[in-house]
Amino acid sequence: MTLILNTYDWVPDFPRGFVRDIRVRWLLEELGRPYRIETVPLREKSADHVAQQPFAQVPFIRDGGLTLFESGAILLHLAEGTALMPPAQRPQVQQWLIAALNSVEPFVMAWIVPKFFDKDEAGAAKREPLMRQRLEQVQAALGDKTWLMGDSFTVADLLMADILRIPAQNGFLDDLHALAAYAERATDRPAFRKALADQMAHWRAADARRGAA
Ligand SMILES: N[C@@H](CCC(=O)N[C@@H](CS)C(=O)NCC(=O)O)C(=O)O
Repeated sequence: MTLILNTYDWVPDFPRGFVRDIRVRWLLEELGRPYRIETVPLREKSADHVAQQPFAQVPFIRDGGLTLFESGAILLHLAEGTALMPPAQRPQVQQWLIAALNSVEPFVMAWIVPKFFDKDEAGAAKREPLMRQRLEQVQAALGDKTWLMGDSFTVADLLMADILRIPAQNGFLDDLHALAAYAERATDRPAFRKALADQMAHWRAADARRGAA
């Protein structure tokens, strides 16, 4: 049965390319697993949406009889038993995936919220040092390895690299050369480029539908 990935029916320009279905699309492309997109409205949150994602967010998937929300849980589920979660390194891959979600992304979000949502430059500036510290710590842990696990690209790299995209775009990796190169290596992968192109095409199609309505 084809896997169904749920995202929004439309979003404004600002989050395009960053809506978290990108992580799932990216992994599905890496795995060569076919999937179909379904949508929920961004604005009117239905009971059916909440039944599948209790926080009325995206992404969530339906995989056979299983409905799953939380991008990290979805990635762990889909990567299980694949080359992106090598059995010998499973605990460490899970550790780094959770570190990305729990020890890096919150610090990035703590900067993004004042910077882009609240337009509070002083608030963002206050959050910057802690985010920078986390980025430096990831770079130090990466050392001179190609990927977090060494030579193999895993689902932990996929998620970490996705989380690094906003800091990278905003210049925070400019003086973290090894981390910048790591993020570029990851997002240069054909699977990421396809996932990004497909997400952007999804929003363009949504614009066209709204224009036609
Ligand atoms: N921890 C959740 C976060 C999901 C999340 O923040 N989704 C955003 C889109 S990227 C969303 O739905 N935002 C709209 C809202 O919260 O109403 C995950 O990783 O899946």
